[in-house]
Amino acid sequence: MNRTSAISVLILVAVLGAAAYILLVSQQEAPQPTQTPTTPTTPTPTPTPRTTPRQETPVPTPGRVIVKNPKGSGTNPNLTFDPQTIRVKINVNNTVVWVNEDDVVHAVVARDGSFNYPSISPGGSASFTFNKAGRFDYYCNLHPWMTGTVIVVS
Ligand SMILES: [Cu+2]
Repeated sequence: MNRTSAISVLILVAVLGAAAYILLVSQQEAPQPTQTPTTPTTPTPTPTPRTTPRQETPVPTPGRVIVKNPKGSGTNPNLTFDPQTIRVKINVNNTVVWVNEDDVVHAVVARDGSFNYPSISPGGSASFTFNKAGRFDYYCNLHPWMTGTVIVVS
């Protein structure tokens, strides 16, 4: 190999190297695949989890219904238990409280004998819890014009 051909080989190698370098660089500079424009992700509002646990339906505690003996009912035949007829529901409001607002003794007597409070003092009271459905008529045996009814539903 003479000197000229050696130089030619060197030049050839240099040219090839340069070509290879350019090829590599151009490939690296190849345009990146365009990114599809991502729409800015609006954060979807995550529903706040209900932290309150589902509540059990509370067992109804027996409520009370007040029936009054109005003042003067011991002497005035136009006065009686107030309200005269009540409707109660078992396990809801099935305790009836008779409150004597009069200034004389009164009584609360069931006609079927279910309950009998023969002497409720002035300012006093008597209560009875109904656990059986039905109609319960009662009266005051001291003042027979005083009558009342409790209707009990289950
Ligand atoms: Cu009475």
